[in-house]
Amino acid sequence: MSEPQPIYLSDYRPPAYRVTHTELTFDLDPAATRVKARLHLERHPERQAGEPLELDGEQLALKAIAIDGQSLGEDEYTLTERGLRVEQVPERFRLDTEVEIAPKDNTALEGLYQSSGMFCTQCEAEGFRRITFYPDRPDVMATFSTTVIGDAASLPVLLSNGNPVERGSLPGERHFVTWEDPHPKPSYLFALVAGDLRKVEDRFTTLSGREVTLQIWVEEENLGKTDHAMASLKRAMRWDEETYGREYDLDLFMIVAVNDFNMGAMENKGLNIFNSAAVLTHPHTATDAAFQRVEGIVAHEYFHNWSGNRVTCRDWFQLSLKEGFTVFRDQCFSADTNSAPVKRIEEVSFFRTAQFAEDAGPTAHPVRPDHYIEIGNFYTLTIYEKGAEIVRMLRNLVGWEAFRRGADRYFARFDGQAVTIEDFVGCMAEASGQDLDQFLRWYSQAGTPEIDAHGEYDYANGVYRLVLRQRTPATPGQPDKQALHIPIRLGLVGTKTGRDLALTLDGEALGRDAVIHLREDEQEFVFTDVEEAPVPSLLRGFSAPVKLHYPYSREDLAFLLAHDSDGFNRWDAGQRLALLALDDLIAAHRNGVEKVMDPRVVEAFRALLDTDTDDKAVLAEMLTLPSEAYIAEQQPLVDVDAIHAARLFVKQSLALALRDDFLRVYEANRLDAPYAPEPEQIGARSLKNVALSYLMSIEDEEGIELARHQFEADHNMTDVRQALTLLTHSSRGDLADPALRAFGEKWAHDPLVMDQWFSIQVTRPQSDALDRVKFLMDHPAFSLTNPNKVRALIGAFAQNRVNFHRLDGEGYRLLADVVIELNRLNPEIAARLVTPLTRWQRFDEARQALMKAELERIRGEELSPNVFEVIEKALA
Ligand code: 0A1
Ligand code: ZN
Repeated sequence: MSEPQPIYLSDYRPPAYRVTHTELTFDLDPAATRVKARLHLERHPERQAGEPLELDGEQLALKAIAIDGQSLGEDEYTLTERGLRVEQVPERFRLDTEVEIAPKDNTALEGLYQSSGMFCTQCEAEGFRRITFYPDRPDVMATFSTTVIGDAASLPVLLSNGNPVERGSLPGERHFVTWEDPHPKPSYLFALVAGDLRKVEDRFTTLSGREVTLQIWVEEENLGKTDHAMASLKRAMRWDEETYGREYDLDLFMIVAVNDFNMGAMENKGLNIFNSAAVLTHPHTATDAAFQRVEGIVAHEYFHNWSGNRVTCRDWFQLSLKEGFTVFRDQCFSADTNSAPVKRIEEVSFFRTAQFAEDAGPTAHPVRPDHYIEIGNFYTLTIYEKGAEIVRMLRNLVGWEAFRRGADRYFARFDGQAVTIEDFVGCMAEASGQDLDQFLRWYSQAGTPEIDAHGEYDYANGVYRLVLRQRTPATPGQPDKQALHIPIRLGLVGTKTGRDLALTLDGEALGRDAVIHLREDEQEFVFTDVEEAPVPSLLRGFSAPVKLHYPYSREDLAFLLAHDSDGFNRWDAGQRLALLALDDLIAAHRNGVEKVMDPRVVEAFRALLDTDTDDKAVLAEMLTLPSEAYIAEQQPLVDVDAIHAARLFVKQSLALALRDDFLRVYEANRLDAPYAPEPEQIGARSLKNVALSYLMSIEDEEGIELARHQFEADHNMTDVRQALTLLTHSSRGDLADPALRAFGEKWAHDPLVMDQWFSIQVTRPQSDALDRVKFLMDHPAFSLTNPNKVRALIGAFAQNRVNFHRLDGEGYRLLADVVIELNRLNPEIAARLVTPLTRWQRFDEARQALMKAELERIRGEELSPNVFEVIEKALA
């Protein structure tokens, strides 16, 4: 086999032929599904006459082919591994093909496959080519008419995009339904579902009065788990009307839950397909976090109907055009429906841990990559989350009103088209009158910019000078970086009053909270009429996706933690303060010196525990120490054991010093009311459960009793899961084992709960975690062909820092073994799973060698393009 080759953005050309209308007929059979396609094609006006027709197609057995009704002889077309080529075709013509495919053998879960007996599809990004021969690229947009034929008894429900227009019986106990989708769409938005499904139905009336039927299709046993998704969908529909003026455009909107799915969900036109984990909830099976995730994903897929479907991407290099914008939209929706500050804290803490790591590793890439081997590898945190941060900066730069006008312009001008990131930013520039040329560099430059900030207060003149210096580290293929346009929201907090001081910059009064624009490598900002010495509060709300360094003293940080008017930065000051203390303790651990807890941190936490706040969720975040993964991000070289020991030491010291406060907070936040996934309850539960985690860190007898009781009371999954996690992660087998056993037996029938049971066990810090993984891989509820199971067991174990990074290399070996097996079964999942090994540069020499040896071992296999691309980058 030849090595997979990259494709380049600079090679983009419109397709030689475009499809105006697509007619499909599926005759479903697990081993031999027949797909007939009739494509109405015409030459693209920008391409010359006489060019050959090239169609994508993989793993298809061609049975028949005809142009304008005339069958083609074998010498009139060429078939390759990647597709079909017809040398001579008319300017406009009709192409008929018939192929055979085997959904039951499709373990990659791309194209048409089977999941728990049902048939379903996943076509983004390039799965449609495994269904039929087609110009499988997003800039070919056609209307679709789809007939699905299946066994009437086992497949009573036959779904596709758009509206059902005809149905009937066929000989041999089969039946059919024909669907028509009037909106032109690219092939990646095609969907088909067939199975023995039940539906929950509701209605929604759009602002202009269209009556929309909403359906959620699930397996019978999941009928009681759809309420939250349905309510979320209706909220999202209303929100998009009110916020962006976007209405739904068909009479029917369907969601289907499937158990085997590579990602969270998929925005197929009118027929969203969801990983069951991203749609099903019940107070007894799903945590608060899961409820919130479902709400966010339902909204995300719904919002794609405009940002992605009506206006789509010209090519896959533009993926962030739809994903960055849509993530930004779902983030704003969730902020509006929940606690906005806590939502932002959660987003940023995830972003700084995971996206920063990606941006600093061997697979770092720009938000708009300029080449790739396998697009499936580019559904990344950079494309999604950094893309969303860029859109957020845009919104902040131009202001909401201009942003909204820009969005209106974008949707109106490009409706029904496949466009580029410049088209989107161009609308924002036009609507605001701002020059966004330098800003566009955010899309082409990879790596996390670092800003060194330095401030000085001149008492005599009441002047505060802030010097900012930016640099973006080199990333693979991009040694030199240019200065970015970085918006920095800030305040100057007066040390006497604890209040934000009035800001005057270059004679202009900016209020007390303002945005300054860093565009050069280095810039000085001189604030005048500053009445008292300030502590600067910089990058409020995480106004740009950068690392900002300022030489804060611990006193400064304690001061900001107490006084900053920006809730986000108050939280961040606490994180920075904890990180400084952790630094000392990590060093002490390495040097074998006795660890001593910084009393300033204890006092800061004591004050937090005394705060009377409305937003308990924010307080819970403030009481949460930076994760081991985030601490690791801050270290030049990661010392897994020292980080673990230092963090545990801080946690235990706080628990010992503030035991009674934690107990009090626990008691004060117990709820008796029936479970509701609402902000107030969620906040109280988070706070209570954080308090419990401190008490359990010292295995306090009273804490243990509370955890046991919380587990047994079985009030809701949030509480049960936290209690089970704390019992399982304690050092006492007599606490862990009975609880795990009881839980495992109780929920053996529920795959989504069993996923949680797997993850809890394999993330325990005790040294038996690896043996548990091996043991659980043989558990009847585990399956290597189910991505949720792989993530819950193997993916979760790779997040278990002390045990995955064991010095005997057994953790790495186990991961590599699974990657090698999945490389054959499901390349997309295999390529994601290998990520932790690709970060080898961050560790000590011994671990580096072990990790690289496993990467080399993987490289020795016959690799899918997905795994090949990641391994090559990791070993480059
Ligand atoms: N567009 C989807 C994500 C997605 C991408 C690829 C998939 O198949 C492998 C599935 C889903 C979204 O943003 O939700
Ligand atoms: Zn998306």
